[in-house]
Amino acid sequence: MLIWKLIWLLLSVCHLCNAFSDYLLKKCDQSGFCQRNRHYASQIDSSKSYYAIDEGTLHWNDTVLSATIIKTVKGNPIARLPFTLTYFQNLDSLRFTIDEIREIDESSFIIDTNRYNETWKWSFEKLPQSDTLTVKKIKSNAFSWFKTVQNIITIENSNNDLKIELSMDSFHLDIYHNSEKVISVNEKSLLNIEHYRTPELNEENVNVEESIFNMFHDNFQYSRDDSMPLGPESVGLDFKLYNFNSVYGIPEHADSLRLKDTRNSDPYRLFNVDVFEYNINSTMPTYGSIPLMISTNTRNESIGLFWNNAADTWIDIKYEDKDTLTHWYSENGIIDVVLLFGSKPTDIISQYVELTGKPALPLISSIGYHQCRWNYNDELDVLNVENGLDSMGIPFDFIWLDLEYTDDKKFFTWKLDSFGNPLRLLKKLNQLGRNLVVLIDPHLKDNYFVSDLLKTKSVEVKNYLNQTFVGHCWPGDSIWIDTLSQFGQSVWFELFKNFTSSFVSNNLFNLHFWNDMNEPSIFNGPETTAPKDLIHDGREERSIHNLYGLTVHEATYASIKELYHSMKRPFILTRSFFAGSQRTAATWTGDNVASWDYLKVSIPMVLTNNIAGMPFIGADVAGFVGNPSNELIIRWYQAGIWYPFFRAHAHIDSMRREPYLLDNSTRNIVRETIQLRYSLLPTFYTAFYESSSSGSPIAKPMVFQYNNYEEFYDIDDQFYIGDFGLLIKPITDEGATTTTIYFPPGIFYDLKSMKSFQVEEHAQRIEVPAPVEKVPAFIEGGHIITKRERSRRSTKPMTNDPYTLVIAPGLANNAQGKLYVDDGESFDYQNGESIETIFTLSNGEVLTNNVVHGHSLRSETLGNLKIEKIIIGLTQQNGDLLKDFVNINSNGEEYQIPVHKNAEGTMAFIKDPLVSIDENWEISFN
Ligand code: NBV
Repeated sequence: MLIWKLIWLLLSVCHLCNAFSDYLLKKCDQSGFCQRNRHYASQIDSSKSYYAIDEGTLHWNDTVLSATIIKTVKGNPIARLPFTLTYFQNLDSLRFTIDEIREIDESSFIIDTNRYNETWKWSFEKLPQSDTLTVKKIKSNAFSWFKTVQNIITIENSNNDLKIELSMDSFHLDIYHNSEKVISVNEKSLLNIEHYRTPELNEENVNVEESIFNMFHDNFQYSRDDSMPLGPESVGLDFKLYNFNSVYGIPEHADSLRLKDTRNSDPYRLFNVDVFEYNINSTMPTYGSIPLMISTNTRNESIGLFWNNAADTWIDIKYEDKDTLTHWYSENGIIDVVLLFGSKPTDIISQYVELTGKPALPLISSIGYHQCRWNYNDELDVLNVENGLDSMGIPFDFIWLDLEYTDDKKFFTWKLDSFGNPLRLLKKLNQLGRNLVVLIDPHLKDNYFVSDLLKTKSVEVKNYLNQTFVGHCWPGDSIWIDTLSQFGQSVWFELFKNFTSSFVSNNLFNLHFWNDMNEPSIFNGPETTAPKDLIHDGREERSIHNLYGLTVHEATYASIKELYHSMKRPFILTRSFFAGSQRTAATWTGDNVASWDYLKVSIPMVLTNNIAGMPFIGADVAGFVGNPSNELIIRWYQAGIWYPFFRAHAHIDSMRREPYLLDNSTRNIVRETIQLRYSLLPTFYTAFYESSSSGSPIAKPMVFQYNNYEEFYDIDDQFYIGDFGLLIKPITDEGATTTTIYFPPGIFYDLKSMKSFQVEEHAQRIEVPAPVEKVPAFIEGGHIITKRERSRRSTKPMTNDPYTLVIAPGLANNAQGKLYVDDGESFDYQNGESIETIFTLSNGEVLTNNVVHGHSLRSETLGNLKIEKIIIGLTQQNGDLLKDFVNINSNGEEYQIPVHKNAEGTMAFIKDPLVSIDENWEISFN
């Protein structure tokens, strides 16, 4: 007991150490299966293979090819490994799986002894339709004189744009897309399926290239007790990517956007863990895992590799001249890989979200500003912060309650001496147009009504003996909800039902939820998390570890959606995530530090999640741990307004720093910065909408916009917002007053002044001013963005405000922009209650509005649809074209409106053009 108190104390004062305690996590050479797979990779001769397809088992019907792979050890066939291959129609993607047939006497096991092959049930939204395959067998005797082609079969999809050559003798796949060889699977013979064997018979089950390190026990200091009931079970495989020499993705790591060669470091690790003050520029794991890697090249080819496995996973990357070699290995489960093909890197994301689910369209209020702190202490404190922000004209939409609102850290309770009347608080906040988020974690203090219920219903996570697992977390002795089980999910629902019933019966739907610590974080667990032999619904933690957090936040989302009668979209923040989490939750980059380096790394972290189909992410502004300087606060807000999820948060030991408490000049800059985010909400919300239909990134890396410029492949300190041509470069260096930005050719307008400049021919670095009050932000010529310029206290009153269009003409005086509008909070948009419209400027002569989707009823909830102002960026090319009046043709009426220009000559305005976004109209400029 004392020892856990001590650890707790250490954890709570750890901010003084200001670094992650490295010794808590395994390095590759301390992890049995990591060491073994790397060792195998260093020993195996790539021309050799212990895996071959048993020809007699080869079988195909229309859409599935299946066969059994035989693994041999020391010349003996030792394991049978079922292989399947399918091609997903419409997704241009190929899936293959490799499982193992195990003949184990189950009676001596508590767990299911088969390899876990249901990760896809969590990560895929649904199983897509498979395409017809044409399989041709190249007869062995016909080519017997030429051994290398002796046993190859070719598989083609119905479009004939994908061809696979499967070598039967060595299990090797060569994949051709549009006749180009793009990927080889098992090219280096790193396929390694550690089949089931007992310790006694281990020797005859390993090949000479294998290491036997930690096969049946774990000697890492914190995981020695792992019972490892099934011994070594890892799966590994290599993929060679031809003509691709930059790879991206596999969040979450605090590292660069372009993944690094790992020859001289540990591999990238995907293992959800609580990493307070994580190391930066590191391949160490963090809170979430999305095993999706994307690559692109200047030939406009892109590929994706989705390693659909939720066990502890490591990935090695080797850049070799023009190609890239990647080696993936997971502790157990099956090999389940989806390879995606396309031309633009964004094609890959859209296919991936077609498979794993589209990002949820959030509440518009939840893309406003969130004010959080560990902790607001009581009801009065919450209302004071509300009032402090309001009285200083700082817009916000959400205020948060962290851990300390609970009674003694018991979730689903309120600390009654501080929050005596939660209903009153919710009502008050509702009247003020604010939302409240409260923390509900999956660890539940042992011995109170909630944990008692879990135990009675037997929906708590069990230890390897199938007894209640009790671990240490914030409340002391705790147990964990098993949301892998359907029954566990229904008990979770009951808990939320009771917790929210008084609010729901008062029609209050402004309470939202935050699932923290759901990796899960366990203070006395190995590597700060769950022992791998815990049992969830009959399955080992080892097999499902990286998706546990997803089961928790999905159960939370489903509960709230149902309890709120689908009246309002639930807002759920989760710390842990997996492929598919985007369907129901937002996330953030966890416990960062208030320092310039963490501000800097937050950008590639946010970008990486954005390209991995999980765009609703941000980092704690202005750093969770520590006390940022005023300059850092300003620069962090200036970066934070571009994070899709924009929340200020601070550690319990840090000083209060809500924007209204800042000194005058700092506060003024911060207020203006937050106001800028609010003014751009129509554009942000449209970007979220686009993302919810195609997965397109909201914060988009340069290379994902322009894969034709090699210069952008390494750039991760500047980015675009959606497809709006908004190019941003947050300042992340102390004392900086200028910065250089890499621009593609074109014309660019300063977002604020509309001053423009031209970039000729190639991508170029240009120095731009960045005094402390300015965040460098530009609109690329060719785009039209939409704003709401009146500054309000939150999103709700903005609904009544008219829109402003900002036109940034391209070199030929053309521009286009999209706007999506709905009520911002209900699910009515799914029944068509929305507006989608496209503004087009043609040759600088005519501006048109073309409503591509109009709502069925003129619903008041869509708010004010009028345009109050049109701003046009002036350039040398278009300045003279503009006359003093424009002719407007709207609703069958024609009229003239004057054009004004600003004194600097950077922009022209048309005020009150008497047009709205839901009607087609035309404005002629000459
Ligand atoms: O609930 C307290 C914190 C929370 O503020 C933070 O955002 C989470 O990442 N939580 C972690 C638990 C402990 C942090 C030391």
